[in-house]
Amino acid sequence: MRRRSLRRLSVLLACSLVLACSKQTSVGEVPAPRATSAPDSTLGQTSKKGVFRAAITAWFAGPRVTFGEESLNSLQVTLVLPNGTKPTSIAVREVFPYMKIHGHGAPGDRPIAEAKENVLTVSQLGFSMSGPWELNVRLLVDGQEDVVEIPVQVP
Ligand SMILES: [Cu+2]
Repeated sequence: MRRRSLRRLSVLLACSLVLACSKQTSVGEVPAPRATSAPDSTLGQTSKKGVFRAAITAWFAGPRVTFGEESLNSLQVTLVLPNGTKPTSIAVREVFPYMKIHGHGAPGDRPIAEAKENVLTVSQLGFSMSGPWELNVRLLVDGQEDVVEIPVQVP
């Protein structure tokens, strides 16, 4: 399963590169990711135990309701410590979408999350309906495990 996921990520990355390279010639078909804000102490949501803060700082695809592989979402989450500085180490424990108001997730959803410095890239993320969702991100940040719920409004 993990190997397949990695292969899918490679395909996704390859596609992203192709898209990035072809963007200059296409006429705005692929929206550029929204600007990434610099790490700061007011960024996004605080995790449950106050270990880190996190916000979605770019959407590469979505947010949108998923009807098949081609409509899966991908995004970037930026993390900082409560004082606004970058953590030294991040390990991903679990990333999943949940719709609290209805008490359900996205069936069959297996998002992939990879951390590089203080930025998490999440791909293969599904939303099974429109409305208010929470992206649950459980991480080990500088050796401390904590979870954050990042609100996502799916149109
Ligand atoms: Cu729902």
